[in-house]
Amino acid sequence: MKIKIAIQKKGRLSEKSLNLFKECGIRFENGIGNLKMSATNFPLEVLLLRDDDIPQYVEAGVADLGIVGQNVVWEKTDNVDEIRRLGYGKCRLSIAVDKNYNYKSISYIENLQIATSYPNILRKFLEKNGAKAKIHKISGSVEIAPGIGLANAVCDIVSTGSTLTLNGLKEVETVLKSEAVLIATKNLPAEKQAVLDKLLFRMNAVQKAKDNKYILLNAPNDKVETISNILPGMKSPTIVPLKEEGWSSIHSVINENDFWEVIEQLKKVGAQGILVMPIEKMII
Ligand code: PRT
Ligand code: ZN
Repeated sequence: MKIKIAIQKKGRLSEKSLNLFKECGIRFENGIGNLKMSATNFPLEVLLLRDDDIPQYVEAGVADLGIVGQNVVWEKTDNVDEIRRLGYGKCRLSIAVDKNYNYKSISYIENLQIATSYPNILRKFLEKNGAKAKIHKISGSVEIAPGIGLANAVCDIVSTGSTLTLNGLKEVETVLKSEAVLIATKNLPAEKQAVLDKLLFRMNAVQKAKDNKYILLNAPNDKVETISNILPGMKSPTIVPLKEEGWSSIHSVINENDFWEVIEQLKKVGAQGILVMPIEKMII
């Protein structure tokens, strides 16, 4: 049973989404097609669409799965399953006002007329905060709205913040933090769920590998115990004797987040010749 996944045809998420399939070992027939691509070694068909359309296609079951920003999903529907965050396309949806506006707290929102392409998310945010404001729904170039007198605030996607600064605006409220997510039609049939599980297994292996590094080092035998306690590894470290009497080589896996701290500790207790290598896939 084939599974259909909708991804962005052209834009910020396209390349990274295709790369994710590649990292999962999935290959396609004739490179990138116009509308559809079929995988040659996995029961997968890819539909290439505008990101705004992806949530509805998945909701309707035209595509079983989709990859799209949470900001787009939450604006369009709450009738799909969010399966997994993908770690790319990170951004936030924020309210911004004129840089000279003396905005102090959420109660100041009553004075705003906010231009946005995200009226549904914004409305829910206002309700949740018991705040009222006028919403102007516009599509595209939201950041210029205050300059042309359409509104005195915007609610738009921000990444570095330079677009806001260029337009004389400053961020005052974060409405949502977003990244690309894998979404699925509700109640997928069992055969399709089985294919999804296979895909998720691969995605997990790729993600775990990115989060971890393989480490090798040399140590005098009397330090092996101390070093093993710093380096728990997947089960426990591998210890191999070196040709030089009284020395061992220790191999293990460390998490990217603990990386520098662990290296410092290892050096302190006498580890030498530390090598750190990327891991391509990690299955535990
Ligand atoms: O053609 P299609 O409709 O498919 O694409 P699109 O133009 O609507 O979307 P695209 O490709 O721009 O973005 C796709 C997704 O990437 C978005 O839905 C977000 O989830 C995510 N993303 C991450 C961003 C940004 N970063 C981003 N910086 N989407 C848009 N921006 C824009 C933002 O709208 C603003 O104009 O970049 C500007 C702000 O950037 P900074 O760095 O100046 O703050
Ligand atoms: Zn779009």
